[in-house]
Amino acid sequence: MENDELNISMMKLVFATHNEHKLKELRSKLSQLGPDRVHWEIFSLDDIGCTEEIPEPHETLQENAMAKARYVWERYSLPCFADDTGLEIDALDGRPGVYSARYAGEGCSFADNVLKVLKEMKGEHRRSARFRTVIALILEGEGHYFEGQVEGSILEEGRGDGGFGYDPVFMPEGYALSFAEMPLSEKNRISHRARAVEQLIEFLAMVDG
Ligand code: ITT
Repeated sequence: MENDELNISMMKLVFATHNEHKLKELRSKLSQLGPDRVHWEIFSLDDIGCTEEIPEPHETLQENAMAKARYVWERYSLPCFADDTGLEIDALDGRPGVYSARYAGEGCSFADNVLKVLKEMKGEHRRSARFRTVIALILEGEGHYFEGQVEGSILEEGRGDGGFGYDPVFMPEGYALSFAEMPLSEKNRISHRARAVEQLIEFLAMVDG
């Protein structure tokens, strides 16, 4: 889509992700926040015709998030942001961390990753972990970062069929449900991504006036 084909009544922002679950969570979070706080229209990579895999070659969430946002900014000149997320398990020295997407190997599924984590955590008493999201935003060529995290623990086996990724094995602190057992609206109140998105929206409201 060309810039001038975009409707100009609202500011446009591209979410540089190929992960449809992230996009769904973001849209749901924005509607939870309501139109008073959200004056931005979100475009997906499909909406702008970007189908290529975007490389994530770095060893930190910050650098990978910025690499994804920069990729879109450099090719499409549209304001955009990207999220890089990792599950950090204390007993595994922070793994899978920045390698969360391909923890069980190139081309692996969410289920493969979950199985690998369950196997590595078998018999382990120390179950503490956290999800951490870094959002990198490029607005008028300038980079900005926002971060969110949620503490919790790794279950002994997967529970629930909602959510995505490691959600079936992650139980946030203070809850008796895994992320995959909660309605999305609840995950979106407390999650790593929701917290990072709240900061992003606060920042955008500030620059928006
Ligand atoms: P994009 O890079 O296109 O955004 P991705 O799936 O590759 O999509 P990441 O590089 O951030 O995203 O990879 C993080 C992986 O961590 C992701 O593939 C999931 O397996 C997992 N993950 C991310 N957010 C999660 C969440 O909210 N709940 C459970 N698992 C999550």
